[in-house]
Amino acid sequence: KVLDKIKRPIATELAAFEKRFRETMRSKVALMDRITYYIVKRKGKQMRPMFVFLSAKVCGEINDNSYVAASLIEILHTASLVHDDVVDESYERRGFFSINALWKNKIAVLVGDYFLAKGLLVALKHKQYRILEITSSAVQALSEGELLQIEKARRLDIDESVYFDVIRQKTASLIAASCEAGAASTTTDEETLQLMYKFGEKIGIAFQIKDDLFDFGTDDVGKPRGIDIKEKKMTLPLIHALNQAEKSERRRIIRIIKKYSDKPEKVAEVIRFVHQSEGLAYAEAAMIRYRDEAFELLRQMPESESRDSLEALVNYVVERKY
Ligand code: 2DE
Ligand code: MG
Ligand code: MG
Ligand code: MG
Ligand code: MG
Repeated sequence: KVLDKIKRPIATELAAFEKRFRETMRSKVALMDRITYYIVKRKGKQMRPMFVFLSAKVCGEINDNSYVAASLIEILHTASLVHDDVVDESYERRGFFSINALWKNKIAVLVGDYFLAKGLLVALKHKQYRILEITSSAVQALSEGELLQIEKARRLDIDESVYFDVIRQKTASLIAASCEAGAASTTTDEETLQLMYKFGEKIGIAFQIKDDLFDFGTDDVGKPRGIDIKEKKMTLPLIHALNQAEKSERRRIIRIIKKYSDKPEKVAEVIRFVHQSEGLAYAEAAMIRYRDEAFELLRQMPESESRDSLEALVNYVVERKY
């Protein structure tokens, strides 16, 4: 319901986009086509296309290039999730089996590669070099962020600034690119493009903090929970909890993560430790701070129905239940 209201200024565009998106993804190879069909049928909340179109409309008139931007972003996002579930050894996505769960890693890797190439070709075909540059930079950041995350997980780093570096790269960069690429389809004003990038980056950080909070939750969000600790991912609630804990307690928890993160009952103990700390409230407060910084940036754009929607979408990011 909330999302329907947010979509109102771009409802026709989103519907047209969905149809085009499926067409773009077609493959002559039957297995590839079957898998892309599986993915398209289980599409997510389409938040990135929403960011693209709303950002486009806040900065000008939606046109063909806005569709190119939305397609490219959604394709790359999909590629990143398919690969992410391989990297994270995660078997559930959007409430269904992940691609690696159904078809194994080999195939998931190739499907992700195919999507990546498809996306780049869409932009090339329409000679949208600026959009291509914005999104390719984001993919570079995604991969670097993922690698940084692995490196930090190995050392069980509990430095907050490292956490923010990781999420800025692995998540915020693509949402920032969504906003900038949308804007780039309707304006060439560099100052506006930069502002929209920054705006998207703030939301992206809030978005990932929310995602990391879900991992400690008890609600069904369509993907496994407790998986971050299993993967030794040090997220903000845990980092804060550890930094606030007595030295001996910190040592004990870190030892559990280091040695027993494959044991569900041990993961549960770490989750309990976080729940008994200020960690969740602390992460929540940080998320709200980023949301407010995003609002502040957005208010530098002229008032419009689509700006209101974009603002509502930001609120949705921090209030969503899955
Ligand atoms: C979400 O993190 C971040 C995903 C970025 C993945 C990027 C990769 C580089 P999470 P969830 C793997 C490859 C990019 C390409 C091919 C475009 O917390 O909780 O793991 O949704 O997300 O699993
Ligand atoms: Mg993951
Ligand atoms: Mg991941
Ligand atoms: Mg996540
Ligand atoms: Mg997660």
